[in-house]
Amino acid sequence: MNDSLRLVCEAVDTLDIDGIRDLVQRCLEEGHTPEEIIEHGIGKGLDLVGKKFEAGEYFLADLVMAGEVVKEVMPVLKERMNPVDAPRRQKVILATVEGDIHEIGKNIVGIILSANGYEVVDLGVDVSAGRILQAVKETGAGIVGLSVLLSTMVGGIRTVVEEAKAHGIRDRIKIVIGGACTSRALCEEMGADAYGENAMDALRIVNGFSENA
Ligand code: B12
Repeated sequence: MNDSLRLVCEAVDTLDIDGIRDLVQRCLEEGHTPEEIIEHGIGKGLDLVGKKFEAGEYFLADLVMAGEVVKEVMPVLKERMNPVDAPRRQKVILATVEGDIHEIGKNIVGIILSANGYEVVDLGVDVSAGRILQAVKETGAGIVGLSVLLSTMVGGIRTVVEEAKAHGIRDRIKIVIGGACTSRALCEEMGADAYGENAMDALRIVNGFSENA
């Protein structure tokens, strides 16, 4: 990995909230794209944080801090990604499922989609199926992106699928899932339409759905 990206990764891993801004700035000045910085710097750093948490080296407060370190640089990265005159495409609803409050991955997906012209309606974290379907009806969105990081909360995907059927709107929305504990197999099991491994994958999938809409 390139030196500057490695330093960003290390800053996340060591929870260096004071140093991360300058390091990200340096990467941008060297010509790295925000997507590269997110994937190879920030994402890798968060993986290391997760491993330390699993090993009992980091505690919950450290996870919270890791979230803050990432939030510190998200506005800069978002600014660099947002083409001002991108034509508005479809509306996409994003939410982290009920019981789960992880938001960094979802926010990154949101940034990439809005930078590519989608109108993202971000409902936040710990969102019930009822609220998601209400938002679908209110906004007319055709795509719903669900983020799940906690294995114990994956059932939230099925609840959205089932409630959409109960409301008679299952066939007019595409449900795409993502997040560290999801997979293609889980997508099939829960009755969702697609699984995205990362934010660029999310964009490819959503582009595909929009073209076929
Ligand atoms: C930061 C963090 C937290 C922070 C979150 C801060 C925030 N503002 O979001 C806080 C402190 C809140 C937290 C809390 C907890 N956490 Co936590 N957390 C993490 C950590 C370290 C990083 C998560 C992250 O942001 N990753 C970086 C992003 C960029 O990755 P991502 O979310 O996977 O997203 C990418 C893709 O998955 C995809 N994607 C994501 N969403 C979507 C959606 C769509 C539609 C698509 C297509 C793609 C997509 O694109 C993204 C960008 O490429 C992970 C470890 C890890 N490596 O995942 C643990 C981890 C997820 N947490 C874990 C646990 C256990 C907890 C707690 C239960 C701890 C506790 N004892 O209380 C609580 C749960 C609270 C709750 N009710 O949700 C476990 C989950 C284990 C499991 N499989 O169930 C993990 C894996 C740590 C571990 N190794 O044990 N956590």
